[in-house]
Amino acid sequence: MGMNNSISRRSMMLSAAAAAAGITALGQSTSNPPNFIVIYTDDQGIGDLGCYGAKDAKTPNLDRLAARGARFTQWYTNSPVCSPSRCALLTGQYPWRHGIRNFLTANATNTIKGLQPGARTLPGELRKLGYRTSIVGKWHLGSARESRPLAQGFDEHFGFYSGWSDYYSHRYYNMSRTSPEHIFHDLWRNGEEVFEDPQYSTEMYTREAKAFIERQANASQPFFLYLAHGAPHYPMIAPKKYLDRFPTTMDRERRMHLAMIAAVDDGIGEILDLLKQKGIDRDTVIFFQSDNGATSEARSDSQGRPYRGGSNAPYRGFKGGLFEGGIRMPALLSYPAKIAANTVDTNIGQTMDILPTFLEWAGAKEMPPALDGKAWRTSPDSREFYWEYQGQTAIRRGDWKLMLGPKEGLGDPVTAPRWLSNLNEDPSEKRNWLESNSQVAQVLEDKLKQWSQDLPPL
Ligand SMILES: [Ca+2]
Repeated sequence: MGMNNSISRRSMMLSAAAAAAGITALGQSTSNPPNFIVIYTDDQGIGDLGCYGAKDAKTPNLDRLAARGARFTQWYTNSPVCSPSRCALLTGQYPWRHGIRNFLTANATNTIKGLQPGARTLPGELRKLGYRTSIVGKWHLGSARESRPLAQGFDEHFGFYSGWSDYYSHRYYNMSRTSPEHIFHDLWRNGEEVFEDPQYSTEMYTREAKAFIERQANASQPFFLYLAHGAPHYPMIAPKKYLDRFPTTMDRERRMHLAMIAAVDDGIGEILDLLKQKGIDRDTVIFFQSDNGATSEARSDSQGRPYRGGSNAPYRGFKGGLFEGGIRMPALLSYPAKIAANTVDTNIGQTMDILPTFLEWAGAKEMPPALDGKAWRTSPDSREFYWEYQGQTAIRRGDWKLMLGPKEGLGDPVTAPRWLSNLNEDPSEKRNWLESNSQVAQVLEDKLKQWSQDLPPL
């Protein structure tokens, strides 16, 4: 009895150590290859989740997802706005390589070019390995035929092509323009336009994601599901059911923002339950990330003021800026067969690392060429990380981040021509460390300029 206990404890420790090293322990049966689910949210700040310390948010299922595996404290998106962030996720490269450096526009004729024909995408590569691939929700990587999901590696698609969609009418509309061209219906299933009776789209996407999992759970084929919620992006609206979870005394914008996230959170809970019920929980990898930080755009505010409904606390800045608030993301990676529960991962990572990580776990024999991302490891990473957005550039190495021409958020003026942050001493970037650390800044600036040489002109 005692011996059995000590053996089982020892083997548990071995598996934990092996799991930490990203390898499978001897005798541990993991069915290979695993299923993959990516859950993306839109404009959700790191201060909008309970598991990142938000006291007012209600995210029990995101918190449960965090406990299921690793919660990152230094995970970055590759861009502070929608389209390039999604491009990095699906290609494993810096998004400028695909010419997607800003959010894509929308038109009623659906001729916006995005991902290029022949791009080596995560779903496309997984499909070569025998996976069934599906995207539910927001695409925003091009509405032209050759850029759409079915042309970019997905077997199935349900959702919208543009950057946002009304939560009940499923129409895209651009408040800054009045032409009918900028108000149009945008809901599709496998390339065919579909009309749904008014239904809150977050719940609709949960329904579709669950239906796909149901269909695939008993199939011999593994699956990849990319669930890209439109929430909590503008236009801000949530059913009463979710609003009622928050006190009426709460700030109106914050209450609506958190209610929209509560709807996403309920859906995540339903998906986690379904995986357990189908007996595929252990062999399903789930990655969660927001595409960029919470926004300060006036169009999100019910009265047109600078929006403060979302929170990037404790970080500075918003969507569209390269301060940490725009790019440091809530990010959760779980794989019960390989990653220990309740792991807090303090290593630096970026969205583009997901493609090589997933392909490695799927047993790919070769990676697409010219990847910028690297497969996830538990050991610290000595890489430099780079960003560029609308004239702003940044490099992070170790504790230091140098930015050239950073802005606080979308449409804001440049804060300073050069800004050096020490993210260990001053994670909220209150101070510019440039003068006291000019040599550090110079080394980083040289590297950043070298990297920027490859960038095509804006
Ligand atoms: Ca976004």
